[in-house]
Amino acid sequence: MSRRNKQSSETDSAATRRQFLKSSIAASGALVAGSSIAHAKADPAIAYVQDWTRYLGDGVNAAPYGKPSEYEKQVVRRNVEWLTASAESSVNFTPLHELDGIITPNGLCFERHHGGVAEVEPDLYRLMINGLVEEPLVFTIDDLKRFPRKNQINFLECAANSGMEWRGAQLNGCQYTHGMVHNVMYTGVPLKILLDQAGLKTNAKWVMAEGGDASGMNRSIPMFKALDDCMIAFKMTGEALRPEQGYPARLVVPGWEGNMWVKWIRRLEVGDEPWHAREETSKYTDLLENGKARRFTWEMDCKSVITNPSPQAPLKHKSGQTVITGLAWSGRGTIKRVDVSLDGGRNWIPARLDGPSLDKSLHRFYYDFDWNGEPLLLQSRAVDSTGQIQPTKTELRNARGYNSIYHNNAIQTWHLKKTGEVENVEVS
Ligand SMILES: Nc1nc2c(c(=O)[nH]1)N[C@H]1C(S)=C(S)[C@@H](COP(=O)(O)O)O[C@H]1N2
Ligand SMILES: [Mo]
Repeated sequence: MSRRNKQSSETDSAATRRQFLKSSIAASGALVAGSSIAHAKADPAIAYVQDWTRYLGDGVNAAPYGKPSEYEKQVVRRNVEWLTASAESSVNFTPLHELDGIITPNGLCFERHHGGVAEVEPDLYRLMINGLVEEPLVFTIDDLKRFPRKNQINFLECAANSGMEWRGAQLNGCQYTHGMVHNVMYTGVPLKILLDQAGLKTNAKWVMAEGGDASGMNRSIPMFKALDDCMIAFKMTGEALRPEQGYPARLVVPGWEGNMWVKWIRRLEVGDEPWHAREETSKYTDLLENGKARRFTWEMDCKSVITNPSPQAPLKHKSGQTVITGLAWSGRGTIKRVDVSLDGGRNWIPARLDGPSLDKSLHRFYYDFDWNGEPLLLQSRAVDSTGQIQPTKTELRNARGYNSIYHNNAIQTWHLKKTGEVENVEVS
């Protein structure tokens, strides 16, 4: 008999056991010195013979495509109601507070669509290169897979990430304040190889990348970037791109704003000047105090955020041994250092970077400390390999005013309360 069938007849004894467990933990109070971990004798749960040890589990192939544990149902992308004009032109957010390491699982990568998810049939997919080339070409997916491939791990951050926080602390959770970022391994063909195949004319200075979805989204990419590290990717973290992420192929523009990473890419037109598309004029430009707008702000600036604890991930213990962790990234290179502050930016302590330190990728940091149980103002501040230091909100506003949405890389403050709860606040 499987565990599931057996469960109903066991409900009573399970409930009694849980009752006992609760009271014995409350009564024990026997802690290992220096931490708040129970003494081995104080937690009877270790001695229980659980159902999963008594009955056979599901056999192989119960889920031909594996899924997370049923106890992880809260680990999902979420949207913000008032940011959603229509589901087709909307955004949802990566649950950063539920993740660790640096790779975003494919099913949790935030989505941003201007015209919904295109359902592209791979056999009917085509990518054209035209314009200032010797020979205009059309590639099928199978054609693309005949060129030398490359793997690289890169973050993709929407330029609007943290945009809602520009004028003040607003959304309670790093999923909402910072969740328009994901980090996966892309497999694809360097754009240079495909452009060389078509043969660039001497006046070829720009490439216009155009999507095959209903929004036909397009952006101008300067040739130096196109020939440097861009690629047409067809795999993310080993498997085919998800439909939401541009199946069967998307443009990868490492370190640059997400809007340029055209999904369902169908055309690359080579030209001698930029196209001044909607997405680089009325959108994705930054209005300054003097009425002028910054344009072509491609690179994503040095940034970091504490993912735990955070408003959606409060601390469950009241004091003692505690892990603070978060993510740091820069569109200009690697992360050289992350500092953490417990007092709203007065004092800074170096955090520990752990895991691979890759170019234009998320980095993971930890700060392990003994929490005295008092309220704290938690902040993280990243420094990248070019020496750029993540600014405070005041510094950002002094430089760029109050009208912007895009490219907010300011330091985030979390107010950790005595209860372990966390709130999004601003300090000056
Ligand atoms: N064709 C097409 N490409 C697109 C978009 C789109 O709507 N259509 N959205 C862009 C924006 S604004 C961002 S931030 C990223 C989001 O990528 P993701 O959905 O994989 O997170 O894709 C970009 N590429
Ligand atoms: Mo975006």
